[in-house]
Amino acid sequence: MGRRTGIALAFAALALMLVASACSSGGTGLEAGERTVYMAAIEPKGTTSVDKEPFPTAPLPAGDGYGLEEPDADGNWVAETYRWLPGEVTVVQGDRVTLEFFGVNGASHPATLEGYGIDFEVKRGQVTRVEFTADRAGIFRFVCKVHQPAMTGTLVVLPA
Ligand SMILES: [Cu+2]
Repeated sequence: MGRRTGIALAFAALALMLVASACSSGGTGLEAGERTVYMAAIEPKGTTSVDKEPFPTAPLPAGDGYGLEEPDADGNWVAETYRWLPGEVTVVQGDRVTLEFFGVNGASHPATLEGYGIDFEVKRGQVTRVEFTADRAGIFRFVCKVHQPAMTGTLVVLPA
């Protein structure tokens, strides 16, 4: 047997072993465990001036999730929005989850995690930990009650 053939056979055997071990575990292969996700309440802003871009006149959706600051004396204006960062969190059913929020922008974000019935508040400069067992699979929203519609995130709980 040539050296190349030997190496190729070794790789084929390794691949078979990997496939066999993946199949033997059954289910989705996702193991529940401890999961901590570090999150922030943020407010990205974009600034320009009326000599480059006209100030928008189209109405924005109701709520404080989107905002515009009208042109100042120099013609500078600002577009801004409130967000959860990250906006989507994925866990596995059965996970013991900690969402650790830090408030960067905005004084207060009173919020709720729908489907799990958890209310919480994120304040600027403070850490808020939301701890729960993800016992229900599905897609759930976490919603700031002030900055709508934009400050809405998604929790995906993958079935075990
Ligand atoms: Cu908010």
